[in-house]
Formats: sequence, C-alpha cells, structure tokens
Amino acid sequence: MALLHILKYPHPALRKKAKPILVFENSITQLAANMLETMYQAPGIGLAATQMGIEKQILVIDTSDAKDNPLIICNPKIVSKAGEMIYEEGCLSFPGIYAQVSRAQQISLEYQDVEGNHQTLEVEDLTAICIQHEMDHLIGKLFVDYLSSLKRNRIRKQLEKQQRKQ
Ligand code: GNR
Ligand code: NI
Repeated sequence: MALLHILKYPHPALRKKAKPILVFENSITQLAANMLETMYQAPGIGLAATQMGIEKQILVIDTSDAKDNPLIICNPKIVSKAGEMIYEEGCLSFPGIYAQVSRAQQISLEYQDVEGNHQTLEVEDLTAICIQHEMDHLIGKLFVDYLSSLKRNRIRKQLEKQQRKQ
C-alpha cells in the first residue's frame, strides 16, 4: 500500500472529467486500497480519484464513527434523489476551508464494486452528502462551485497564498 498525493485547489486536474472503468483488473484494487489508506491518514470521510489527478470513475468513502466501514464505488449513477439538507462541507483539496452546501438528503445509487459486480445502494444524511461530493469530483465539480464567485475567488487567493508559503 502507498499514500497518494492529494492535489490542492486550484490545480487544473481537479477540473478533469473521469472516464468509466471498463476493465476491473488488479490495478483498480490496488488504487482503491491506496485511496482508502490516503483517506484514513488525511483524515477524511471520502476521496475521489480526480483528487490524485487520476481520470477514473472511482471513489471511496467511510462515514462510520469507528472507521471500519470502507466502501469502494466505481462508475456511480444516481437513480433517484429526495429531500434537501444543508451541511458544512470540507474538502481535502481545500485545507482549512469550510462552507455550507445544500444537497439531496437521500439518494439511490447504481455502481460497480471493485470486482465489477453491479450493486445498488440507498443512503441518507452524511453518507448521501459525501457520495454526492465525491461524484461531483468525478465530473470536475467542486463544493466551492455552489458558492458565489466572490467567495470562491477569496478561497482561491487564500489557498494560492497558503501554497506559496510551502
Ligand atoms: O473529509 C471530508 N469531509 C467532508 C465533510 C463534509 C462533506 C463532504 C466531505 S468529503 C471530505 C473529503 C474530500 O474532500 N472528499 O473529496
Ligand atoms: Ni473533496
């Protein structure tokens, strides 16, 4: 296993659109294991391949308190949404930045597991929010895109300054 480097906003790779995984070979299992290790170490509750500059439709989450419930999701598609929930979100590509975002409170999902088997999932609350946040990453969309351009520009300047100091 290995820790992966998480790209920080405004890295241009965060805007790339991920492609479906067609062949579920060993390298996908390896990538998923490395993404989980990187997510737990960060620590975070989710991670999308786009955040490492990898253009594949794969995300991992673990929203359990005990951090003992990892979920690997490939080629996800939301088939239904319900309700609305506002939650204070953070993102590992935006260290130290938090903002309120409104999303569906409940979602139904079709996806493939790491072996390529088709699965369905119904989730709500934090897990639903986290999966929607990660699925946005896979299409190059970021949580700051839900904010005004004024707020987004402030955040961009703050992060650019932070990265110059490193
Ligand atoms: O660790 C994370 N926490 C979080 C909190 C609220 C809403 C979404 C998230 S996802 C984030 C990890 C991350 O950046 N995933 O892309
Ligand atoms: Ni994120």
